[in-house]
Amino acid sequence: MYSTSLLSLLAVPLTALAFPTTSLSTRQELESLHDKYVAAGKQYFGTIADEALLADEQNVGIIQQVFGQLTAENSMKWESIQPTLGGFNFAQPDVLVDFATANNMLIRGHTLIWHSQLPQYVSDITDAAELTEVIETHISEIMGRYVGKIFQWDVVNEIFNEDGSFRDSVFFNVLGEDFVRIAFEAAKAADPDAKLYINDFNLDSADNAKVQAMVTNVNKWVAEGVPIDGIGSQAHIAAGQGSAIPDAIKALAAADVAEVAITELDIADAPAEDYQQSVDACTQEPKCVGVTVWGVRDNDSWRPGTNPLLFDATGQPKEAYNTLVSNL
Ligand code: 9MR
Repeated sequence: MYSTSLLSLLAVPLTALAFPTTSLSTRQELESLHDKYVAAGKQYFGTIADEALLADEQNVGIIQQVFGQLTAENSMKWESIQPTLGGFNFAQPDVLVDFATANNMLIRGHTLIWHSQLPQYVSDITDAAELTEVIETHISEIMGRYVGKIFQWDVVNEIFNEDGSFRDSVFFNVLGEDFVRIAFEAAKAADPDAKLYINDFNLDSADNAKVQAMVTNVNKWVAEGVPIDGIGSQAHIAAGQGSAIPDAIKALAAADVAEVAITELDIADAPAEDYQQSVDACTQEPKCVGVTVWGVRDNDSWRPGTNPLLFDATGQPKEAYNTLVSNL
């Protein structure tokens, strides 16, 4: 991923030693999807983690060999990171940031403004000025702590309904769509160099109303000066949907943004063809900077029983992984 000199190896911070290490003789040798994707001109191929997954020796071994970017699965969500007003809990996200930094991995921050996993004290706010201040403080505290360390942030997540209208949330209900401007401006002020994303699911077919709404609204906000850098397509899909992803990514990339990314890819039953088509969608789109899969091993997936990931419950690589390795 990065040029590795002896010097840089010696410079690995001591925090790296706090994580489980697997002796090279006992662990399986895996090819790096990240290295291959960088060689293909992209920025990263990544996955998710958090403290528990980073205490799992097998999982860590796979992450270190295969991936070059980490997204915090849950530890940066509002209910985890600011469970009470002004009571910030950085212990868990620090674990992820320290691990990724020690391992030369890029970090996506996920997610600042989301209707879900939101403490009641936020949902209870009815005053626009108060909510604005709470949003601005949330964003400046979190992004400020990790300034320069997190290269992309999901600033707003899942703000549209399937028909393209705005989702009901305390943010929309109290501030109207202005909450988007407020959030992005706060993010820009907190870390001017981070790439700021609007992220959503069901952006998996160019025909979806949500895709049209995303492009139309993002173009309008960008024209108004809202500092949006990228659109993230989560891509939690079913078998057979992979063939529609290239056109969907192209449609999103046609918006007035500098970049797009596939941010949470997982596919029920993990058909190799659908994985290949989904990754190809990013490979072929010049604005697409990278792909993140939403988990490493099937048993750690948020979609239990659907086996949607690249590694099985025992940590063995599946056909989809082998296919990507061969074709990237
Ligand atoms: O994978 C996450 C799971 O562990 C959590 O219980 C769930 C609720 O916070 O969120 C899952 O991740 C979601 C992501 O943050 C946003 N897009 C949908 C993902 C899957 O639900």
